[in-house]
Amino acid sequence: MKRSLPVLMLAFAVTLQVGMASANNLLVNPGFEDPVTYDGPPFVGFWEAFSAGAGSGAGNTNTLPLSGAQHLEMVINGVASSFAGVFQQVAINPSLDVTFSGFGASLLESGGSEVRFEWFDATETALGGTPNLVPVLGTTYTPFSYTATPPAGAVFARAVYAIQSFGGPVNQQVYLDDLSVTQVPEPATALLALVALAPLGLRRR
Ligand SMILES: [Ca+2]
Ligand SMILES: [Ca+2]
Repeated sequence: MKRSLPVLMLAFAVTLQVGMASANNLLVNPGFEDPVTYDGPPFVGFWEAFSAGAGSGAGNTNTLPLSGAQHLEMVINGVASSFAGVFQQVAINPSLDVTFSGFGASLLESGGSEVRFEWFDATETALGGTPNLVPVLGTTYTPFSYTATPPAGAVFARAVYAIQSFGGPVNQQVYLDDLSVTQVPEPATALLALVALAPLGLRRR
């Protein structure tokens, strides 16, 4: 049994590698080094920015990137019932959970950020969305992460990050950088892979 332990550890390491390899970032332009778009579809392969108009906006800037030369800035300048944000749509494996994570900084009044997934079927018909996660951001870059289970029939997930002032006028300035959307096998799947590799260790005896 002594000899099988290192092999089991190797098998576990291989399993971890497989898991990490499948956790590729599904987003294009995750660090906002290329301009976001304001021109409608396609929403796969591009960030689409949106805002309520005067006194709000979202766009690339180079004020305080977490990495690279640029990041995203969203602002609401003292306007009530306003909003601004970005989204990007990715093709997903509907049998795996989806995680939207990244880093944000809130430089002025806090609160009012919303992170969510919106789901679409193969014909891009909307299937509803998740409740909003309200990330608590510091004034320096703070990690956030939101994991959700796709509903039946969903083959696209739209990752949305928005700020809003539906509760009254606020001055918001939120930065985002290094975002990711990933899908990783469930622990049960990784465990099955480990069990499948375990006989390699026993054979060594
Ligand atoms: Ca960047
Ligand atoms: Ca676009």
